[in-house]
Amino acid sequence: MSDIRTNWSLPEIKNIYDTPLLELIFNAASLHRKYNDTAEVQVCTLLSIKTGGCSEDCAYCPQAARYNTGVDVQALMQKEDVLSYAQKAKDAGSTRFCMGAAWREVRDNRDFDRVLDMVKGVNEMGMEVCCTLGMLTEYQAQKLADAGLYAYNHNLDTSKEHYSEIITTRTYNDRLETLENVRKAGVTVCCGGIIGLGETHDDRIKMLHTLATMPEHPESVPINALVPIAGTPLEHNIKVDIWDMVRMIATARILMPKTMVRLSAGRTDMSVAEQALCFMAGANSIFAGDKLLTTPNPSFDDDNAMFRLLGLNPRKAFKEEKQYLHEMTEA
Ligand code: SAM
Ligand code: DTB
Ligand code: SF4
Repeated sequence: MSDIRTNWSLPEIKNIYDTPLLELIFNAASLHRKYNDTAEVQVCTLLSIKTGGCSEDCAYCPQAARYNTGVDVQALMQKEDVLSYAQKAKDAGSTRFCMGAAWREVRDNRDFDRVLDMVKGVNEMGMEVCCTLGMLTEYQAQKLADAGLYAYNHNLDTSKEHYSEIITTRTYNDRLETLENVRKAGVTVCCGGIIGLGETHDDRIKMLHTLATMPEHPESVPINALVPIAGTPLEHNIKVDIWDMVRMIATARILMPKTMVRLSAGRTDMSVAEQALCFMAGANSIFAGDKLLTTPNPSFDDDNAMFRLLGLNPRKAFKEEKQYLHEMTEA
């Protein structure tokens, strides 16, 4: 049977997820080696281009207007400031740049036109451009694609069953619809979730099932550990166990062998040894820069030191296309 499958059953996934840990890591590492360059990690820098004041009630989020989290509301940034931040990220070795906005959805207004301009600018700098702006229509996704957008991040966060415990202001189907619109526009999909929201192991398995049985696997799957934020309903949730993170990453790697599995939020609380286990289990991407959107993240310098220690290298931009073009000219 092929390793790349979109017909996984829930019991199959449960079986993988429940594999004894060292066996699971070994299996994931073997598939990772078969399909990817294990010395390579994609480095993606995040920037919050519009911060706070969001109308949604996502129980984990520091940017929801309804919780007192101390995050300052900031209007959409100026293009020049965004581009100069992107240049700094590029100089520090990032090849992907992701702009995040605390919006429920994109509206067809001047702010969207300004974001399209930012996308054009970052694309012209030779970086892979990603955005995470909330829900999108097919038309908006197409406009982003025309501006040069490479990837769109839109997370499922948890299982369909657990979703309404975490967010009530939109539905799981709303999320899936946006993801379809992104696909239709030919933009690559970045979609994952968070662990530590109070979900069960079965919820995690179900979320992975939804991701791995999409008609095409998302090109990237971020696995976030909840960063508990004072003022949100989840502020007292217990810290995610590193072994849960490793189990989640390894299972994602086995289900979606070619996908970039991103070790996302939560790295400031992990040692280098713990992060090394995640890379061993198949993670091949991180968010870099001393801030995620609003919360701290390890510095470029710390990450470069970790890369040197572990023998990892940043992945080049647009690698898939370059490989494709190379294969076409060879043929
Ligand atoms: N507003 C848009 C949306 O919700 O799609 C884009 C920005 S939103 C902040 C992007 C993602 O960040 C969320 O889907 C969630 O997975 C992640 N996130 C937000 N707060 C987090 C936290 N405290 N810990 C871990 N991940 C978090
Ligand atoms: C994703 O899965 N994680 C990133 C990115 N996609 C947009 C965001 C993490 C946010 C953590 C909380 C914060 O910094 O505000
Ligand atoms: Fe708003 Fe996105 Fe935060 Fe939800 S996760 S409150 S939609 S910024």
